[in-house]
Order: sequence, then C-alpha cells, then structure tokens
Amino acid sequence: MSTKFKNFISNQIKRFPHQPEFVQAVSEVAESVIPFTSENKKYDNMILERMIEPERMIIFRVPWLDDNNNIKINRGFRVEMNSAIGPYKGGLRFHKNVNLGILKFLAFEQVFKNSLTSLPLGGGKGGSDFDPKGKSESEIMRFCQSFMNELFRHIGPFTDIPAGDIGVGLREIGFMFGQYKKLSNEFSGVITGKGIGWGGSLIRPEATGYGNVYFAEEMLNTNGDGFKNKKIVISGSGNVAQYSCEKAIDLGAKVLTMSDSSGFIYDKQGINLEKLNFIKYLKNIKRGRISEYANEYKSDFFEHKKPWSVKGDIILPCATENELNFEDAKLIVKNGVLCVSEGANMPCNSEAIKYFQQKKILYAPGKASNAGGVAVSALEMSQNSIRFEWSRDEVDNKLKEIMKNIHDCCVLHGKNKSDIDYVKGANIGGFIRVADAMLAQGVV
Ligand code: NDP
Ligand code: 2IT
Repeated sequence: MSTKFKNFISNQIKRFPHQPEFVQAVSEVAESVIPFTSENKKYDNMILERMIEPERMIIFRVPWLDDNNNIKINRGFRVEMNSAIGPYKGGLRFHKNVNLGILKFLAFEQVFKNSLTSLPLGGGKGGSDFDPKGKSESEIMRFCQSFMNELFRHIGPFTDIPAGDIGVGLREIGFMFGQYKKLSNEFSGVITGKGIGWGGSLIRPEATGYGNVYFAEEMLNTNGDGFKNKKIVISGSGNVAQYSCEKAIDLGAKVLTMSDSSGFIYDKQGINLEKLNFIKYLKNIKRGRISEYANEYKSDFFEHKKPWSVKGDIILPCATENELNFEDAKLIVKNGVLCVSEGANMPCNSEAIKYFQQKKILYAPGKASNAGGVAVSALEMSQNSIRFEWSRDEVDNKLKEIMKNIHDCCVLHGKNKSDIDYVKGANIGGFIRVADAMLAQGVV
C-alpha cells in the first residue's frame, strides 16, 4: 500500500468519522485508482478528490400522519454525487438504518456502476429513515406523497431520476410518481421502476437479479464452467434475491437458501419456481416473514442466522451492506465455493473480499455484478423518451449484452498474469469514463 493511499484514507477517516460505510467504499476504490492515476498523470488532477465530494446533498423534513392521526416526522435525503456523464441516477432506500453516510456510500458506488453500463447516467442516491415494516397501505401512501412534496423540486427527467432500492418497490414508486405528476403537471420518465402500462419497462423488475446471474455466468465461463447443476446460496428475499433465484433455476442450478432480517430458510430439495412464487407473494403482497416458507414447505429455518454456513458452489449475497465478513468468507472458502457475485451493494466487507481474492475465488463487486438494474432503468428512460415500448426479449437481450460488456471491461482493466481482479477492473473501468468527462468539462 502506497503512502499516498494511506494518507488519503487516514484523511477521509478524520473527515468522516461517523460515515464508516462511505469511508469503506471510498477506500476500496482508492486502492485501485490511486496507483492507476499515479501511472497515468493526466488523471492525477484532484479527480478522485472531487469525486468523493457530492455535487449537492439535500436533507429535508418529511412529516406525515399515521392512521391514528398522530404526526410523525422522518428525515429525507438525496445525495447528488456526480453528473459528469449524465443526469444523477440511482435508487431511493426506505429503511430505519438510513443515514447520510450510508446514502453517500451508495451514491459513490452508483457513479462507478452507472459508468460501467456505458449509458449516459450520472450517480445519486436518496431515501429516508422511514421504516415501512408494519405500516398500513395508507400510511405508506401518505409518507411517499409527503416525501415527494419536497423531493419533486430537486429532480426531473433531465436532472435527477430516482428508482427503487431497499423498501422501495412498485407500490412506493407508484405513489411517488403519482405525486410528482400532480405537482409538476407532467407525465415524464422522472422515476424508473414504474408499472407496465404507466411508463415502466418490461424486465426492469427482473433486471438486477437476472443481471447478477448473467455476470456470474460470464465469470464462470472464463473457467469453462456455468450454473448448471450448481448449488446456490442466496441471502435476502426481496427484489434482487427473487430474480437472482429465478434466473439461477432457469439455468439449471439448485437454490438452497433465502433469508430476511429475521433468519434464513434452507431447502435441501431446492427452491423451485412454484416455491419461488410463494416467496414472491409472501414478500411482495402479503409482506410476511421468510419463516412462513419453512412452515409451508417443511424446510429448515435458522432464526437470526445468515446462510453462509450452507455449502454452496455459488454465493449470491442479495440483502444488504456488510452482511458477509471475514469469518463467513473463511467458512465459505472451506466449503469449496467457486464464485461470489454481489447482488447487493457492498455486502462483503473489505476483509472478506481480500480473502476471496487471496484464495483465487471468482469474486465480483456489486458495482459490476448488480449494474443490470440501473442499466434497464436507463432503457426505461430511453423508451419513455421515444414514447415506445420494447418487448421482453429486446430488453433482456440488451441487458445480457450490457452485462457481458461490463465483464469484458473488468477483464480489460483487471487482468493479472493468472487471474482477473474484478475489483480493480470495475474500479478503473468505471473511473476512466467519469474522469475523462470531468477533465473535458473543466473545473466545475
Ligand atoms: P428489498 O427491499 O426488495 O429486499 C431487501 C432484502 O434484504 C429483504 O429480504 C430484507 O429483509 C433484507 N434486508 C434488508 N436489510 C437487512 C438487514 N439490515 N439485515 C438483514 N437483511 C436485510 O431490496 P432489494 O432487493 O431491492 O435490494 C437488496 C440489495 O440490492 C440492496 O443492497 C440494494 O442496494 C441492492 N440493489 C438493488 C437494486 C434494485 O434494482 N432494487 C439494484 C442494485 C442493487 P427484511 O424484509 O426482513 O427487511
Ligand atoms: O443500487 C442500484 O443500482 C439501484 N438501486 C437501482 C438504481 C436505478 O436507478 O435503477
């Protein structure tokens, strides 16, 4: 590790002692980018220093009435990180743990991810510390409307285009889009993840999970391997987990686990499409707990545990940040894993990543492997702009091509003598496009 890197990071730790996730994300990128900029002097121009400072951050009050007419207050955020290559783009997260540091880490990652898609997308992220658990449909609607009452003046189809993330799915996007439309008197592509029939794109719900599996398949292909007959361990049971599971089944693999914040289920027979439909209904409509799967299908349920002790060939962490640590990584490697592909953002901590790389496991960072979601968001924006809708196959084929191109980009910038460093490849590949645009646009 160079002195320059060490000084850079210790400075960030001093500046942001209360934003550990942000420092973690910056540190991971800086470790690849600082040696690169030292060798390529044109980028050694305060580019990284500028990239870690958001162009704008908006923090606002979100007051709403619960069903008993009590006034509730939450905090709303939008971090507009970088607009060098396109309008700010990234999801909204509603979760009780949300704070500025978490959204800055997500917005920072988004800049590199969006650049890797090769599409014209800047990076941003937003959300609220609102906890959707246990709230009624009308409470969710009133919260979403109040959130949009302030956010609407900061976003727009050419300025900043939000989408979903944890706790924000089709229902919440609908309520927020409806409120934006009312306030702006405009039907536009200002949000992505909209419903089919009101501006949404086919394959957007599937895109992050499918894209993650397409990326993992590309990695396995480099060793002449694939998903067929492989055992898969998945964490999470939300949007990304559900469609990672669906595509893995489609490619002939056996999915053994899924989880939520209360524990994980282990189905030795494998989760088939019928059982996955049960999970989709349970999570997307009934909004129940994953333990209900264990009752329905007589599988095992491990309360308050993560699924990393289950032996799998392919691990797809699809729940949340820092859900897989060094001890988990050691166990996973001991169990003979081939590939770890991140559906979530930063689910593996730095020590776990280092261990996977040291043991030559095929490991993909989320900014590369989960970029399919935002890529299809961009395709939704294109369809909104041309007022036309592409077929399922058209969008799916474009998604496959984009994931393959991201893989190629990681290989180009991450190839070592005997293996591929996907972390370095994704960081440098994502950096170059944004850095070139920033250099061209002057000191702004
Ligand atoms: P969902 O809200 O649909 O699902 C989230 C899942 O993760 C749920 O099963 C949830 O369990 C679990 N989870 C959330 N927080 C925690 C926690 N602190 N501890 C344990 N489990 C947790 O979100 P998504 O599937 O959309 O997002 C999952 C991940 O993928 C996130 O990291 C997100 O940033 C990332 N991502 C999402 C994209 C998208 O298009 N949606 C695109 C790219 C990345 P519970 O219900 O109990 O809370
Ligand atoms: O983390 C992500 O890439 C997302 N939550 C999706 C962002 C988007 O704009 O579709």
